[in-house]
Amino acid sequence: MRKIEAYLEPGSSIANKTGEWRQGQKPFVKDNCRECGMCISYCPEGAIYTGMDLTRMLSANLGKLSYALPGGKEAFSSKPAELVKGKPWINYDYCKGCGICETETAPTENEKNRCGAIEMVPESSEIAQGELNDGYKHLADLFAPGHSSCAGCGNALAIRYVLNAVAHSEKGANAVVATGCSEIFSSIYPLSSWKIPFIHSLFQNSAAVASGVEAAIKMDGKNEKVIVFAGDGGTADIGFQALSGMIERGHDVLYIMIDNEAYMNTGIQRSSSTPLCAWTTTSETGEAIPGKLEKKKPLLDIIAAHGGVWAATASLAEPFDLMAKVFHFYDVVKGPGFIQIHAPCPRGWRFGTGEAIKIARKAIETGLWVQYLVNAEGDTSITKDMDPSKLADVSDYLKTQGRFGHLAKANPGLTKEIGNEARKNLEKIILRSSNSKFK
Ligand SMILES: Cc1ncc(C[n+]2csc(CCOP(=O)(O)OP(=O)(O)O)c2C)c(N)n1
Ligand code: SF4
Ligand code: SF4
Repeated sequence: MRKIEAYLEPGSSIANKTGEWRQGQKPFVKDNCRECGMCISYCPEGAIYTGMDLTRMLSANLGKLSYALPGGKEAFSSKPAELVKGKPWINYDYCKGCGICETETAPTENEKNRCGAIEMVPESSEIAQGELNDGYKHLADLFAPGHSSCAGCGNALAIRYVLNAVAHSEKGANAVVATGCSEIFSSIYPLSSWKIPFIHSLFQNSAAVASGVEAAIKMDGKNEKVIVFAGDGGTADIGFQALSGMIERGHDVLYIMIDNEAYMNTGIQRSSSTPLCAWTTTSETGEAIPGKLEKKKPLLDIIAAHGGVWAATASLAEPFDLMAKVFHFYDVVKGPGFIQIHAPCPRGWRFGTGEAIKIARKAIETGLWVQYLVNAEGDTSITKDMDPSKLADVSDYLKTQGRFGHLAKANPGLTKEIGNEARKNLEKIILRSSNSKFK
């Protein structure tokens, strides 16, 4: 029999210790910890372990969503929702010291109710290693730590959220992952972070590969489904025709576009999903050119225009909304589903490693990222209702990232134009949404 050379052991990345570059001395303030469990959801590495299970947290938080997913709540509520409580453990073999957990738990002017329990990662583990690794074995988390993303990577966090929602389903999952950062950092030979069957596809054909896998699953009569993970280059540009064909043929596949707004894996080149005026290595900034000259492609609406597809945007700043959409499109909906996740990239957007979620939140507050959903019949619902007359100033978002640094210095007019465009786009989506209060 032919030896399969490219087989990677599921979850074997756990053998890869990625915490050596960690910096920082301040302790975890255990007395401040309220056992809410949110810090485990923020870590892109899966390095924080509490014994709580994100999927259970999802069931417990579903009622807080401001919109209804038909069939979704019932499906969730059929699952047990008890949470195992416990103070978090940080596994320093995997913690890269990005600081996201600290940023997201530290009280701010607006959110004084945060715990402040994680000040910064301590130097040494507080728990015996053997015990921790046993804990990991039981984790429902289907994305193992030990992957090699940059510290604070939004892509890694997006994958963790998606797989945590999928872990809630009784359907087996198969991943088709297009070439790009997500595939590179999660499957460095001979290790794999994926605890589900995983196929690495080409940059341009992930939707075609997924269509074939779905057909094989149907032939075998298995209770399984396929999920594609691809970047914005692999989705909005080079993989677009395969994706369009997959939707038009009505394949039962969930397609996840991880939108970090450029071709990051090959060195930050612009894509059609890069926003107006952003610096990339192929949309330079200078006296003549203010970064990318073209607007971000309205991909969600282009996908929804196919008809017969559930399509939604999602954000790292809204983990339960994201996981609810994933679970719904995966477990309840039959036919194609498409989710475009806004995934800030510290390396390519030029910001500090602890800031990804904060920046994703600012994008929503300024109207630059709109949270909405279009169902298979073409009906739109807004999933985070925002008042267009009360949006935060777009410069609150732009100034957080070096890729827009040139705008503050040389082009205040362009900043205004970006703000106007964001407001008009939100107003358009609100107008067609059945559930917005701001029509
Ligand atoms: C046909 C083809 N062209 C170019 C490449 C080189 N390439 C590999 S990954 C990549 C960029 C991927 O960008 P994106 O899909 O946005 O994902 P990201 O890395 O940003 O997550 C490119 C250009 C390739 N693998 N195949
Ligand atoms: S510093 Fe970053 S990698 Fe370390 S535990 Fe916190 S979120 Fe995870
Ligand atoms: S370049 Fe960006 S998307 Fe790629 S691994 Fe680094 S932080 Fe993540």
